[in-house]
Amino acid sequence: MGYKVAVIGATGNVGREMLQILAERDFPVDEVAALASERSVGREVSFGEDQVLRVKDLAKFDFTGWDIALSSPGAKVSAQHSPRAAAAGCVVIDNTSHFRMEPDVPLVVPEVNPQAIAGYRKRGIIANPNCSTIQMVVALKPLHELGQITRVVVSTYQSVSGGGKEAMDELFNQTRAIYVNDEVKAEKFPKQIAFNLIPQIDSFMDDGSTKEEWKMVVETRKILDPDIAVLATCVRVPVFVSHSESISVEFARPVSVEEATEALRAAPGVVVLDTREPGGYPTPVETTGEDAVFVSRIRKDPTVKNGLAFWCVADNLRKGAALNAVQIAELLARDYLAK
Ligand code: 11C
Repeated sequence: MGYKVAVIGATGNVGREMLQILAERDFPVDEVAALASERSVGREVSFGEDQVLRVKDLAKFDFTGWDIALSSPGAKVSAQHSPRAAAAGCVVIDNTSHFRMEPDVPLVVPEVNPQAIAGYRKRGIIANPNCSTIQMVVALKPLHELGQITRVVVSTYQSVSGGGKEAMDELFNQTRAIYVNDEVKAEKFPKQIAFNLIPQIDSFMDDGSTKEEWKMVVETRKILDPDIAVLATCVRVPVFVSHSESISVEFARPVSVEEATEALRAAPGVVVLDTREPGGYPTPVETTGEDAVFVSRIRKDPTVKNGLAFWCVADNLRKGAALNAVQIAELLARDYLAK
């Protein structure tokens, strides 16, 4: 016997990936519903290689009798419909920023804090972290166990797919416009993204940081350790899929490059590819479509007492969003909702 699973936001970048990954990983489903806003009703979305689902209206959908919802619409839509689904007894794994920092909603990365899933009982909602946080904490976890991380400084190089399909179209259209000497229109992004980069993701906060940077700080503390200090600079780059991060960590104890490399190699969800020769490191293009968090360029940071620096790349739509949500669903089904 399997589960009745609803995917909310099924026509978006992450929703389509959720359907793909559920099928790929043979998640035990009895029935799958693809839900979206009224304007997408009737559209068809793929479920795995050979099934097609017709999109239903989220606003009219009755979640009674449904076991799990994987939700990735906008934060406002989630704010309205995730509690409605949870109230009907359907456990929601919510990919938006809306519930993440609420104290009675667990924020989960299965390789890092799977035990937190148990907290779903309070609200019936589990939050999926922001993509740039997920890949970072997967890599930080084994290092924290090794030498107790006290401080992290991270700069991100985030692909346009994090901004949705329209953002991907904007990069494509601007690139084309530049080649054919046409007008370059910036609508989704605050400046031209083609052949450029933008040191702003999401809106500005009062202290001069952006909301994306704030998410990396507070989410890392909630998932990994509230005592870790984090400074983040988040940058949008003209890459379609996969986020990259330059990460510097400071430890309470000395940690050698060899020890760190060994711990990262043994860590679940991490692949170390670090040959210290031209091209001996992963780039976004090569990690797109992959499940792992890729780590390379591991080296000492000689500017602090116990410091290491490394490069980290992952597919933001898979491990950064849909895959992480499906992995949570797998643990939820195995450990809490066994049929
Ligand atoms: C981006 N990280 O790359 C964002 C997308 O809080 O789930 C995901 C936003 C979020 O634009």
